[in-house]
Amino acid sequence: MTQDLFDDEVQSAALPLGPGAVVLRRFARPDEAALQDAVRQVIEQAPLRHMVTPGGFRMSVAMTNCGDLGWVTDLTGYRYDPHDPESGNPWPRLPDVFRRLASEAASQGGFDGFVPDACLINRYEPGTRLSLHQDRNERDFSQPIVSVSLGISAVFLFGGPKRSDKARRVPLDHGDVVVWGGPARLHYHGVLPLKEGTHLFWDGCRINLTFRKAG
Ligand SMILES: O=C(O)CCC(=O)C(=O)O
Repeated sequence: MTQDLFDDEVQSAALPLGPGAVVLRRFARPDEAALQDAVRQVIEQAPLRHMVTPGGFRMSVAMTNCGDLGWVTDLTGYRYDPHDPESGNPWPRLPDVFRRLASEAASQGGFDGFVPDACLINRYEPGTRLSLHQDRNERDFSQPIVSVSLGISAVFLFGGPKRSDKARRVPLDHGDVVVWGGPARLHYHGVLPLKEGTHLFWDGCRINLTFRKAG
C-alpha cells in the first residue's frame, strides 16, 4: 500500500466529537465538481450578501440560501423566510446533489431519514469568522444539522450546550462534513478567523453549506 492510499484511508474515517456529533473526513470529495457547479448556480440567482444582526452589526461572512426556507437576519431578528428579502423571489431550489449528500451524510452520522428543506451557504474570506452560537431557529430539534466544508481549511469550534463550555478546535478541510444532532443538537459552535490559503476549486475562500430541516 502506498503512503497516499494510507493517508486517504486514515483521513476518510469518521472522527467522533461526542455523543451525536461526528466529522466525516472527505465525505463530500466525490461530489466536489457537482457541488461547485450547484453553488455557482445558486449564487447567480440569489447573490451572496452581508446580512445585519439584530444588534446592527454587519456579518463578516457573506451568505445566501437555497431550499424552501432561507435563514436571514436583519434589524428585526433572526428567522427563516421562504423568500429572498433582497429580490422578493423564492430562494433557489435545493440542488439534487445537495439533498442527496446531506441525507447520506446524516445517515452516516446516525440520523436516517433526514430531508433538509434549508441550505445556508456561507462564504468565508481570510479574516472572517463566525462567533459561537446555537442553531435554534428550527422547529424540530430532533432533526440533525449537516455542515459541509469546501475550499480552504478552517478551524471549527465545537462546544457544549452552554456558551461557557470549553469548545474543541477541529480543523476542517475541503470535503469534510460535520453532522450533529440528538444530544448534541443545541451545542454551541463557530469558526475561528480564516487564515490565508489557496484551493484549486475555491481559490482563496471557504464555502460552507449548512443543511437543516427548518420548517
Ligand atoms: O462554517 C461552518 O463550518 C459553520 C457554519 C455555522 O455554524 C452556521 O451556519 O450556523
